[in-house]
Amino acid sequence: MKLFSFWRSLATFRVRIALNLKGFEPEVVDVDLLKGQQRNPDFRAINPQMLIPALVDDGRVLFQSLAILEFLDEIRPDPPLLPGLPHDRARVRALAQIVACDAHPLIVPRVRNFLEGEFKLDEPQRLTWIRHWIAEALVALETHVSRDPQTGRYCHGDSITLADICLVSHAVGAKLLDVDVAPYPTVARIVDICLKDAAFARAHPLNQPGAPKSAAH
Ligand SMILES: N[C@@H](CCC(=O)N[C@@H](CS)C(=O)NCC(=O)O)C(=O)O
Repeated sequence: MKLFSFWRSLATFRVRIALNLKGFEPEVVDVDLLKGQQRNPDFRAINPQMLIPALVDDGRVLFQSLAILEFLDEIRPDPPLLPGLPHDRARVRALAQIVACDAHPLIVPRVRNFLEGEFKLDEPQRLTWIRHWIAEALVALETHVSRDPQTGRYCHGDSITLADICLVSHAVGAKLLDVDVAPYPTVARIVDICLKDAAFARAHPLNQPGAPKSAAH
């Protein structure tokens, strides 16, 4: 397996967590998003969308972090990342999608660059945008996990699921962008537990090659 990755990429963080949980050790190829390497022709040939993560397995390119997470769960079902019953699976996928489908796409480099290039938003204005969408998702996530009796040690019961992987990627992204997660106590509790797990800790953006000691925006 070969993973196209960058320390700061939250979508790739999700995939790194799942790879660690499942015990895969892919070759890692760095795509420096700060230098715009995702737009280089050689990477564009791998993922025409010019986004990471991309995972090459058995000569085939997999893309979109949620699809990759489910692929990894299918080829190596232990430990499972989805519960067994349809309603539970739907809840876990829905929590994951709050992060991966609704919040994260609003804060990625291509959106930030467009806000800058097209609408001339300066850095403080762009940070206001980013922090707004991060907080919106945190409110939604906290409301769900705090009120639902199906929340346990983790987002859904007492084992790690796709929802926890996405929740952690969002909370770590929030921290990198100076958004405090303390006002979201159930989220903060689950994130704390997850980050004590070596699979999460090893995948953390600041533990990747090339990462700074602490993050800039
Ligand atoms: N929905 C995609 C999002 C992928 C994505 O936006 N990746 C970011 C890094 S986290 C990226 O490559 N951005 C490059 C850009 O915006 O130009 C997924 O979950 O894999």
